[in-house]
Amino acid sequence: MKPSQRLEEIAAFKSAYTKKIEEVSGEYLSESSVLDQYQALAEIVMDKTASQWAKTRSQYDEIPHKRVYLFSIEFLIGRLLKAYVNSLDMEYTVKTAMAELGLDYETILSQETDPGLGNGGLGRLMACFLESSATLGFPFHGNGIHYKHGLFEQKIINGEQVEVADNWLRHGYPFEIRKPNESVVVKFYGNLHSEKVNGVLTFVHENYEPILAVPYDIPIKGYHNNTVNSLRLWSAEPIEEFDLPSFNEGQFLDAVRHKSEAEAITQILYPNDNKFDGKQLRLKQEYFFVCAGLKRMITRFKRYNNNCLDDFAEKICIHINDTHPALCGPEMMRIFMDEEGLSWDDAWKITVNSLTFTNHTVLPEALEKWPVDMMKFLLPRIYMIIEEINRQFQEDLRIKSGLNELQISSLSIIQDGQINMANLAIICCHSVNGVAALHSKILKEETFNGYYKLFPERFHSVTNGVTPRRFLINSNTGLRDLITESIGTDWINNLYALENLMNFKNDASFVERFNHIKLENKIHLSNHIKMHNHIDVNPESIFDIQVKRIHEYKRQLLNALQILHLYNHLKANPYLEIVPRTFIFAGKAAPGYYFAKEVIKLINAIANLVNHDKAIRDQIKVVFLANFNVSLGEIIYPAANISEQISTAGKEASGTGNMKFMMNGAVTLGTMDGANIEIHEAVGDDNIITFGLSADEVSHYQKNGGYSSVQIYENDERIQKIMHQLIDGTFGHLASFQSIYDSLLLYNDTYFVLKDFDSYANAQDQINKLYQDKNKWFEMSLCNVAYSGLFSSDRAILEYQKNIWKTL
Ligand code: NBG
Repeated sequence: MKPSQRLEEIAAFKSAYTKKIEEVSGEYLSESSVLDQYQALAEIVMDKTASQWAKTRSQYDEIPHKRVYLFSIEFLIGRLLKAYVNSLDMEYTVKTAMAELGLDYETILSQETDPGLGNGGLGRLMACFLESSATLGFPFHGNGIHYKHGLFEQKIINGEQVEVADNWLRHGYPFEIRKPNESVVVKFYGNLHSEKVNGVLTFVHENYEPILAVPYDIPIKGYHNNTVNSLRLWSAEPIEEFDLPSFNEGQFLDAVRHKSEAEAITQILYPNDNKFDGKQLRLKQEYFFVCAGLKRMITRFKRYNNNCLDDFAEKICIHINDTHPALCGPEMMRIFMDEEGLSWDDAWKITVNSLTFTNHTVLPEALEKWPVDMMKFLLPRIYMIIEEINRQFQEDLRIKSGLNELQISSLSIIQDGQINMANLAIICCHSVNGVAALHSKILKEETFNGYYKLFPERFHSVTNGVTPRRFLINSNTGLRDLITESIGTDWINNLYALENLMNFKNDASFVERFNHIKLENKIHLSNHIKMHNHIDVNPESIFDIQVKRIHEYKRQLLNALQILHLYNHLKANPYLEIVPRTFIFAGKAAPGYYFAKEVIKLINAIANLVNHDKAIRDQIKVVFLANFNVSLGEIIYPAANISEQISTAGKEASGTGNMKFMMNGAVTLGTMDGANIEIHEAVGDDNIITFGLSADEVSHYQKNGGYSSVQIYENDERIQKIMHQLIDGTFGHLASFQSIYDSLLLYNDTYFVLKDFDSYANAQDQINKLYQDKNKWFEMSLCNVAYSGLFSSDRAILEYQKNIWKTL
C-alpha cells in the first residue's frame, strides 16, 4: 500500500471510530470510558467480519465442497478482538489511529474478557483448528455449548487456590449473534410406545420434557483472506418463559422452576480435565448440543439437496472431539429413522460413513462410562438405539470374526451396567485417531487393541498443532518482525519456511536482536509478575516455566521437589554460584481434586521459603501466577527459556503447550512422552533435554511390579531430606504435606516422581551448564523456532483433510 493510501485509511478509520463511540455510548470520545472504546472497536471489526461472513456462506453454497462439522464440548477461543484486527490486516491502521487519538490500544484490548469455554488443551486445540481451517479457506464449523459460566477464575489466597465464578457475559459479548429463529427443541425423559405407521413400526416419544436450544454464532475469521467460518454455541432455554397455568394458580415457584431447570443445562462448564464426572447434568449437556447441532445441520442439508439424504456422507463429515459428543452416532440413527423414514441399514451406512472420532486421553479415569439406568431414564429412545447397535455389532462378530464369547463381550458397548462411550464412538465412526505418534501407538496396542485387530484400517494418527497466528505472530511481535525482515512473509502460511532462519545463525546482528527480543519479553513478564505477585524477578535469569492444568500425571510435584532440593543445595553451599533461575508455574486444579490443590499449596509454600531467604542471594525465585488462561499464556510463552514437559511417560496424549513454547524459542526439558517425541525428532538431540523412564519402562513396571519408591528413598539422601521437609514444619507449623508424603512413600508413587528424580535433577544441572555458553544457548533456542514448522495446526488440518475427512 502507498503511504498516501495508508494516511487516508487511518484518517477514515479515525472518523468512523469517533462516530461509532458516539453511537455505542452517546458520549463524545473525550467523555467515553475505556469499555465504550472497546465496544466501539469491537463493533467496527464485527461489521467488517460479518460482511465477509455472508459472502463466505454464499461462496460455499455456490461451489459445493465437502464440509466438516466439529462437535466439541469445549472451545477455548481466547480473546478475539486483536485476532480479528490482525486477520483483517488492520493492525497498523488501528494502532496508529489509536495513538493519534491519544488512546491506549493495549488497555482497550484488555477490556475483553477471556471466554473460558474450555478446561485446557482439548478445548484450545479445537480453537486452533477453527482458526487454521478458516485461514486455509476450508469449510469447517464448530458446534458446542454456550456456557453461561466458563471455567472458574482462580485466585491464590494464603498460598491456596480459591475459585470464583466466571461471569464472562457480564458486559455482553460483542462477537456473537443470537439466532432465535434457528432454535431446536431437545427432548429429555418420557416414555416410548410403538405403532405401525403405513405398515412401518415406528417409535413415538411421549411425556418428554422439551428444552429449547438457541444458537449463538461466532465468526471465525481466516488470516488475511476473505473466509469466515462459524462457531455455533447452543444455549438452553425454557420453551415458554413462564408456565402460565401454574402461575395463574399462584404457584410462583413452580412457574420459575421449569425456567431454571432448563437453563441449568448450559449454566456451567464442568471444571474437569482428564477426569470423567458422571453427573446426569453432564449427560444432558452432551445430548443437548449433539441433538441441536445435528438437527440444524441435517435440516440445512436437505434444503440444499432436494430433500434427499443419499449423498450425505459424500458431502458432510461430522467430527467427534473425544467421547463427549459420541451420542452423535445414535442420534443420527434416530433422526434418519424416526424423522426421515430411512431403514436401519440405510441410516447406519450414512452414519458410519460420515462420522470420525479423535481420542485425547488414555487415562482410565478420564474415559466416559454412563450408567445404563441413567441413559435409559434420560434418553429412552437413544438408549434403545445404543442397545440395538450393540446387539447387531456382536451378532456380526459371532458370524464373521471367529472371536469367542468372552472376547466378544470385552468389545461390548454395554458392560457391567455401563455404556462405554469410547466403544460406542469406535463402532459408529469410520476413523479413529490419536493426537501424537506414541499416543496413537498406545491406542492401537493397548487401549483399543481389540478394535484395532478388527478394524485396522480405521486407526490413524495426527499429531496436534497450534496456530502460529495467535501464539507467535500476534503475541510475540518482536520475534515476528525479526523473522519477516529476515526471511520474508511466506512463513505465515507455511511454517516450515522458518527453517530458513538457520541461515542467520552466524549473523551477529540477527543474534543480538534475537536475544534482545527474548529479554524484552522476559521484562514484560517480569512486570506482570511484579504487578500481580509483588515479586521482583531478574529478567537475566533463566525463565524456567511449567504452565498447564495441575494434575498428578503432569508432575508439577517433580518440578517443585527439585526446586526444594536446589534450595537445600544452595543453603549447604553458601558460596556456590549458579545461573540465576526463575521458576514460574501457572495452572488451575479441578475444584474437587484435593491432591492437585495440595501441589499448588506446596509450590506457594516453597516460593515463600525461597523468595524470602537472604542466604539464597536471589539466585532462585519461585512464582505461581494465578488464573492461567489463553491471554496469560500469550504473555508467558514468548518469555520462556525452558519449557517444562515432564509428564510420566505414556500419560500425556500430546501436549500443545510444548509446541507454543517451542515456537517462541524455549528449549524443552521433557520426558519422552506425547509430542515431545516429535519435538525431539524435529530439533535433534542437541536442542532438547530429555530424561526419565520411557513409556515402555513405565508400562512394564505397571504390569509386572518391581518399582519400590521406598528403596529409592533409602538410597538417596537428597530425597530423604526433601521428604522430611514435607512434614517436619519447614513450611511453618500449620503447613504439612502429609498426603503428598504418603502418596510418594506409602502408596508407592503411582506417577514415578521419585524414580525420575535423579535423572531430572541431572538434566537441570545440564541446563545450568548449557546456559552459560551464550552462543550455544542461542543456537538451541533458534533451532526450536526454526524447526517448529511441523507443529502448526495448518499442517494438522491438512492431514485431517487428506487422511481422515477425505476432503482433499
Ligand atoms: C488432552 C490431552 C493433551 C492433548 C489435548 C489435545 C484431554 C482429555 N486430553 O495431551 O491430555 O494435547 O487433549 O489433544 O483433555
